[in-house]
Amino acid sequence: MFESIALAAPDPILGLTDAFRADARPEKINLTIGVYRDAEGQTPILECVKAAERLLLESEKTKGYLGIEGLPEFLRLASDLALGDLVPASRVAAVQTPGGTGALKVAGDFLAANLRGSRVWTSTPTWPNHTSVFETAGVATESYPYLSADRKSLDLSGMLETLERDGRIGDVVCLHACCHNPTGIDPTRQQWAEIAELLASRGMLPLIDFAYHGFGEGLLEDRVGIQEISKQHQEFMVCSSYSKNFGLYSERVGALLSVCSTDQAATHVSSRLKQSVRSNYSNPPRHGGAIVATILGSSELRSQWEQELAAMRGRIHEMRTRFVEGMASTNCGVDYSFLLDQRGMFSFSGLNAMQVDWLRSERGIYIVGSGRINVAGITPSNLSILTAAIAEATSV
Ligand code: PLP
Ligand code: TYF
Repeated sequence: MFESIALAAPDPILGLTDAFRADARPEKINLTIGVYRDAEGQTPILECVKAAERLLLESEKTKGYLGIEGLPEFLRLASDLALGDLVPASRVAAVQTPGGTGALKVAGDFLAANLRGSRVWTSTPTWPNHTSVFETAGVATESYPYLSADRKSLDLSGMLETLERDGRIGDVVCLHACCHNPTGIDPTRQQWAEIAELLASRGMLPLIDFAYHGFGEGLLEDRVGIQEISKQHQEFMVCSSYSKNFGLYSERVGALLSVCSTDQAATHVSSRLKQSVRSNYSNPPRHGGAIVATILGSSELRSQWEQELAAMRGRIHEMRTRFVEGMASTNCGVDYSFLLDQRGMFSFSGLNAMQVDWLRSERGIYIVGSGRINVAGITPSNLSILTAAIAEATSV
């Protein structure tokens, strides 16, 4: 039976990590997968996480199953972090999920089962797993333009015109709350207000992917999109991930927050989300959620976390600035200053597929095919090798 099964295509991002590992060149540089790295190129465990784990080691009394929806304290604090007082807690149906991906999958299942015929609109470009997750859940996907023709800014009018012309009442629009993956280009507050207005006027549901909370400008600032959406929408969904901002990648911590228009709707939606959880993984893993709840529930650990998060954000910002300066000093003739408007871990460098291939084969520099660079992979010690190689790649 199995011998006739064809090989699946590798994940376009994770596949590159395997190729990087297999590369024997000592000076190789990995700017592919979106994982934070410090100045030494490491992805360390945050101090606040270590402290929370020490507390948990002493205080946890059971490894018994959690409820289907997860740890109540985690859910309360996760809602508060993402939504603050923008909506009353009684109108939020929340489930703890294995990472942001788990939140997206539970959302996809919920849409497939309960909003039949709704399609999910994703940006072009977007994180490639968006389409896979929704399609696997049985939801059709459509795409809206996001990038201007010169690939340097947001094509707001293209986005709004497409959604207005081709979107249907009941369709869902997937938006990146901040630090858009892969472009690093986010709407301004005014643009968010326009997006919120168009979606409200067309009866479309915002589904906000919040995978980089705190990596853009700050915890409050990065909520600007959710704030503007909440002014014009009684109903929307948020998929939060704690992989990046708590460095808890492998612990798989996320939350799906469904904002409903009434308390009763929230109760019903919650029962449907739990239905999806039950048939997917029964109930979420405890440890990562317990870590996040311990940190957010302690004023001391929370402020330590905010400092550590600010340090990650600051390092990325500094590397982006130094990269732009470094490219300018190569006199390569390309102005990279547009990267300074981008936010978060990723930058769309403008490098084309041929240049990306050349960098990988000739210099051991790994970049996603779209030209997306993980800025957090740049360090003071690899910066000059990188800028020289890119200058060369763009001149051949
Ligand atoms: N959404 C976006 C835009 C992402 O970049 C990621 C990255 O991994 C995720 C969701 C999924 O996050 P997680 O690793 O928590 O599943
Ligand atoms: O875009 C990224 O690099 C991150 C990590 O299937 C990631 O979001 C990449 C691919 C994937 C899962 C996570």
